[in-house]
Amino acid sequence: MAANSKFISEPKTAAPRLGVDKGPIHMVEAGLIDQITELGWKVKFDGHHQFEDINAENDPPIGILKNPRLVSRVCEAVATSVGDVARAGQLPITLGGDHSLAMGTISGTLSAHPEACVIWVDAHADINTADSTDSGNIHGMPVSFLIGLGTPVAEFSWVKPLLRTDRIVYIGLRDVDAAEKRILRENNIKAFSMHEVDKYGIGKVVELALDHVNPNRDRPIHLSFDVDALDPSVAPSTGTPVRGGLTFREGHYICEAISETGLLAALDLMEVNPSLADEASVLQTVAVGCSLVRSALGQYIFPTMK
Ligand code: NNH
Ligand code: MN
Ligand code: MN
Ligand code: MN
Repeated sequence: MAANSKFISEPKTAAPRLGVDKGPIHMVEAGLIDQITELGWKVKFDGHHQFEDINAENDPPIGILKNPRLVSRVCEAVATSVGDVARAGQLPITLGGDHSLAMGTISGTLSAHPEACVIWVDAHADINTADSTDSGNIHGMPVSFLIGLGTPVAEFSWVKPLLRTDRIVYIGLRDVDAAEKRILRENNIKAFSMHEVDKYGIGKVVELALDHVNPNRDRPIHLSFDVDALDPSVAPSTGTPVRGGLTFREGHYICEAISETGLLAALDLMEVNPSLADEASVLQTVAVGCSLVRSALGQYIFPTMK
């Protein structure tokens, strides 16, 4: 692999559950930057996005949406960083943190590469609207904002509805709200749930997913990977673990297959939350997170076979 330029964005984010903003710190401390450098990449690290002036007191819910101003402000800053990096022809990597950040990362990617497609790997569809959400957690909503579904929320008016419904595909779903199922169906959005992973195998699922969003294999790919897509036995340290998830290899296969296309234009690795488990589980989840990033950046199990 030729040395290339890339960039890690490590946003401080707005997790309603405390601690998810510490995930990136742990991954960096585990040596992720050296590991990527080792693979031949030139890494530029931009540290944290800090927004300490926004706190619980001055950020009351809008409707039932939690921490709306903090989430919006962080995501907007992330959109600018990711857009700048992508426009410079580099690969933005965003470690999270709360998956609401994808509102920022995907906005940034689409500002630089309007024709890009999104592969969303998650147990959840994250496509609730401000009208349909039961939890008020914005991390359950980023896709609807990016597409422009539901009643607009003024605080998020900077998010332009640039994502086409036929340019996103899901892999790994198994905990989708009833309202989200309706939204997916009504908008004809393609999803490969764990049922399809079982039925066809991960190799076929990734091929079908790429055929859907990237039939000619010529569009830049934004991979947004929520670590809760993996089975909790593989990645226990995350906010909303759901049993019956991707195996260690299935998760890595997705990253390897996308790396192989040579089209990866942006990567999110989200929802590693070190505050949610015992130390061994945290170490395991952080290690798996780093390992997924390495796979997406071209590390194969048998490099000599490449
Ligand atoms: N669908 C639920 C909600 O909207 C859960 C979303 N939780 C996630 N998504 N962790 O990845 O609140
Ligand atoms: Mn979250
Ligand atoms: Mn998610
Ligand atoms: Mn999830």
